[in-house]
Amino acid sequence: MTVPADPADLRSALDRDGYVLIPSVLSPTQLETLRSACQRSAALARAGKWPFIRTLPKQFPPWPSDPSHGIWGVQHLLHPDLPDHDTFARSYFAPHIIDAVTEILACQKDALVMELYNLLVRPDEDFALRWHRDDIGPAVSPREEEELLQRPILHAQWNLALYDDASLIAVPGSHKRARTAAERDAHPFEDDMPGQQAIKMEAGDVVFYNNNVLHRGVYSSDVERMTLHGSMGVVGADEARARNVLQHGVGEWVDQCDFTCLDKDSENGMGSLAEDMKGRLIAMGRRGNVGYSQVG
Ligand SMILES: O=C(O)CCC(=O)C(=O)O
Repeated sequence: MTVPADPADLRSALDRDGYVLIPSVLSPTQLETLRSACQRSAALARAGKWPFIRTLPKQFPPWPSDPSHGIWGVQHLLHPDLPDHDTFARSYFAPHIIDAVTEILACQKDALVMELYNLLVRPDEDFALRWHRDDIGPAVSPREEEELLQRPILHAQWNLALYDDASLIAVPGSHKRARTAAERDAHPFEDDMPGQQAIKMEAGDVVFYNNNVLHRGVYSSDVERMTLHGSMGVVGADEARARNVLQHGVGEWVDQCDFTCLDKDSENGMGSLAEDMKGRLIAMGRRGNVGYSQVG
């Protein structure tokens, strides 16, 4: 996997492979603070005290709010009702994220749009996701698939691991082409897809990936997983991107977030950047009910 020495190489590595790893973006203190916040949030979710969850065995939203069959994720870390939301906001709007995203999207900070911040956790039972692209369903024709993959990239998506994590598996380069016949015909849970690579992260590493690279997740109930799963957009997103973001229900609470408090402990204007990014998401949400990207 590519580890760029120079931030300017991020964009080209991501373009070539469909993902790129930046090692050790967190200090030991930041790692400890985030682990504690995630432990508390996951405990609330498993106890049925946080309704926004990814439930087993469902891959795509919408998810029910009943955790009794187990969970594999906690949704809406920036929601004002989640006790640790300020810690998560500091992590979402952190300079190492903003700098990487502006580089990847080749834009200025004032064009960024707040999107999603979720937590992926160890499932209560072993669990796997089918091979998929996040916003292109499996039934499209090869020609349509090619066309959809040519759309300009208007967002960046990342996984930030708080424990070592090799659950995300991808086929490098597959974001640039339609599926091969072998990929189309493969079993949805194929364990040996040609060219597949497990994306191996150590605690504190972040991986940015194109969410239309062919990928899946394979999770063990015995291996601790706390991986922050975020995305940010750039102004000008199309209907498909609006659907990909708003299908998670973020539009229902984003206007209640107050990020101005972030300026109290930061001199880099994080609070006003966050408020501006929130405003651009609210503007996107005015489009109303945009439906869901995928079923299942
Ligand atoms: O678990 C992961 O890292 C990937 C999750 C994923 O593929 C998805 O949410 O669509």
